[in-house]
Amino acid sequence: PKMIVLSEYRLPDYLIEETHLTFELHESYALVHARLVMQRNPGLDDTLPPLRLDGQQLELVDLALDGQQLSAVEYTLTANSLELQPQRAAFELTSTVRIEPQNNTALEGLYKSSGMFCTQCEAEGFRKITYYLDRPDVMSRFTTTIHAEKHSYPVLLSNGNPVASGEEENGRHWVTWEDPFKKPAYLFAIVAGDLWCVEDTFTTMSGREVALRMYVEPENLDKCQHGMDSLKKSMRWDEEKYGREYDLDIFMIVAVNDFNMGAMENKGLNIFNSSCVLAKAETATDAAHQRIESIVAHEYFHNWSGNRVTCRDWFQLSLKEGFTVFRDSQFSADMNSAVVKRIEDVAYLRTHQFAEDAGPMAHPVRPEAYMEISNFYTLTIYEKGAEVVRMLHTLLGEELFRKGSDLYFERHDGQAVTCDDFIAALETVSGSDLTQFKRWYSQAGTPRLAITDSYDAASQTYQLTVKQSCPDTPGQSNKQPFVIPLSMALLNAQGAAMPLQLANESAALTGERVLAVTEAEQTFTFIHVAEQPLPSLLRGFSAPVIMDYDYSRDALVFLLQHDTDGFNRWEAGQQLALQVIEEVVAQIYETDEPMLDTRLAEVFTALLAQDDLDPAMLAEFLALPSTGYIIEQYEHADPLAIHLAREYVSNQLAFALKAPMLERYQALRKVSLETAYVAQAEDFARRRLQNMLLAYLMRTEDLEVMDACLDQFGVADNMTERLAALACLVNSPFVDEAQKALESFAERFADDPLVMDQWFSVQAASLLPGGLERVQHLLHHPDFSIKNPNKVRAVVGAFSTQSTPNFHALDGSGYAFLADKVIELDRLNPQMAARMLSPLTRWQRFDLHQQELMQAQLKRIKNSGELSADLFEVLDKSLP
Ligand code: B3K
Ligand code: ZN
Repeated sequence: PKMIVLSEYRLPDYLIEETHLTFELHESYALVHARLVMQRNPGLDDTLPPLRLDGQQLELVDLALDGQQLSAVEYTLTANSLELQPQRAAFELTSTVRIEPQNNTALEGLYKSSGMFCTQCEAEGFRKITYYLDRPDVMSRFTTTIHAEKHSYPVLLSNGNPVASGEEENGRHWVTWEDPFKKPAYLFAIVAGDLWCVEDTFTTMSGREVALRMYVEPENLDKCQHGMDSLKKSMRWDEEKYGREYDLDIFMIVAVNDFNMGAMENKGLNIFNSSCVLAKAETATDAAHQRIESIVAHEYFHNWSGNRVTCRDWFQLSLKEGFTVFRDSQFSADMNSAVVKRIEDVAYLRTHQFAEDAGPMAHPVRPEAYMEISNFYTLTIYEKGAEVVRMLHTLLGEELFRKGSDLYFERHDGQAVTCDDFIAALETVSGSDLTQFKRWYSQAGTPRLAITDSYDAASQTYQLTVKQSCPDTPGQSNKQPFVIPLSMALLNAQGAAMPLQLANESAALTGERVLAVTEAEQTFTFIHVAEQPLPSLLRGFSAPVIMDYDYSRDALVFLLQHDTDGFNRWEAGQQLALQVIEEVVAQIYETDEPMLDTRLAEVFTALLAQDDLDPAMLAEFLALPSTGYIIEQYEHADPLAIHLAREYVSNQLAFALKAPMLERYQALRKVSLETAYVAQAEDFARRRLQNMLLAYLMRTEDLEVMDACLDQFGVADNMTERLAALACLVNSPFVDEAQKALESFAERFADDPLVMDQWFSVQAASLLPGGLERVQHLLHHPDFSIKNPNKVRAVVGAFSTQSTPNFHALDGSGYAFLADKVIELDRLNPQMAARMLSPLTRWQRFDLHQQELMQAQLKRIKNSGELSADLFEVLDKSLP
């Protein structure tokens, strides 16, 4: 496979004004007729270069230019293209191809899922449907007609509005859809199936009524309400927060069972992985409800940030993804608790994106080269991209940012643009020069901030010295300084924020302020500082960086209790817990009973006793840093020692805090028993804390707690309580009880694949010994299928990312298992194979022994035969 390079971008030679498609769907094949109204790109000279259309896995049946059938000598076919010579600047190209959706296991292009036809075109799937200019800067008006057998496929959908339909004599029928908006092919979709529909309406801010439809299999009709509510909230929020109104008369969501990712924002016809849209209390956890709310919002928000204004080329992917993730995180913050949402986002970013940035696949938010674009739907493009937009929002402030986004949408409506265009709109409204800021788009790697300070009581001055650096990443060294917004406050001995006045300023600000760090080293001098302050730094995680400031443990305890920034309270607790765990890691090689700093248990006790503390925050405070995050703190981590240390600290906390935890647990459980399930922030918070306490308490192996757990498992009216109790049992030494619980759960939910995914995943993620046998056993379960991405994620994914002691087993068996599965998957679904491989690509982070074992498996995969471009690229970059 060859490298595609940003600097080689060229405007398209030809444009496609109109795209008329006709699908004839059959059980063993489909015919796709395309009529493309094309012209030479008017922005270029008037020569007529050869026309090269993209196409893959297509059987060409017929081809004509301006109505003239072309013979085989008049065009050139390769595995990826169709080339011919146009004779005029404006022409019509018609083609018919034959494809086999029923054999499409890659789930890209047109494929079948649970008896229905559906499509996934982003990024380059449309070329598996017909010959086309499959690039986002070619935008076209689409008309689509679908013919199918009526009994099995009563519902036929595509983008836009239905404009005609009819019956055929042979039991078949057809529908024609017309999309009035120009769009790139990656936003095209069709669906054909026996689907039922839940309907609602939304009245837009200008008073237009929009029909909202969710199409699902009939057994899922009772799982649509939450998704529909989320959609309506998103539509209102985008009007209020960004002034963005929906533009078609109908908005459709379809749930499909086999889907490579979460969902897809096709114009007017969003297609969702069923796990990311279907929910009801009995079958989906609170976390799933929240995830659904944010994914429905994300896809909806793409209608403006992505569809109305799209990307010029795939290097600009973060233009739509980073911005849209930022928008959906603002939305979730508004719908729930803003601080908790920030904590969750940062925990995720620091564990996963920072790992990517430190690994062999590290790339800038706007990459410069790729082999397979599917490999670049990454945490860097999405999550770091959102952080970059968030920093712009912080630097400009809410009002200017909004002006900038308005200008961006207005300037570029209907266009395919670049990250530079987005920045230019913000520069215009703010009058600021963002040239240096743009290094966030071009330089990969996680910057580090090393901060030191000094206080001079005599002159009442306080100095903060900030040094920034960024490690080399593959293909990039000697990084230039970034613009880093450093939100900060100075706290006095009572924890109150002190006035902030820099040496060159005439008046003090109160509360907090944002320092713009722009140099490699910079000192900020504050004057009139009445007492030695404790700095609260990088508040709200104002930039995606690793910050080093040498807090004493007492200072961390103080910040955890008193910082006026909720995020930094949590962060202080995390750093304290991290220090304590790291200390245990160092001892664990020597002794079974490491010494534990008692300050952690003391501050947890104090927090538990604090009645006015928001339960959502308390739950966040009590959650120890994840194993994944702790691993990232080491240059070379011993995952087994880290796992043992984290378990040891958790157990010690559980014993030390048993009485207050049990009391609090029982009080919360009582409320849960007495109230009906509601999917809203306050109830999420209660159940989260309740389940967290139960998990701690189960560590004491107390029989009274075990009974409480069994009771919660058996009696709960919702999946949040039931699944948490099941996870506790599965990870406990009460093996018989766990087995019984698993059996009763499987029996109760046998018919619900989404619940069975959770059943698979809770077992695959188990931390108890014997993980490999457990997972092998799950693979043979009749409900498991390697062709279903959700099942693969539930078993292979959960095992390799969550079951630390088993995946990292010293004999390398966990790594070999993952390699086997990746090889098997690559023959069926390359995108999934490349994604599942990622834990093995992180070998540099681990001890030498693990490094060797992981590399050996990477090599074995590389030598296993013919590889997809997806898998090849990741392997090629990961191997030394
Ligand atoms: N834009 C899609 C992702 C498509 C991934 C293709 N491999 C979903 C989203 O980000 O909204
Ligand atoms: Zn997206």
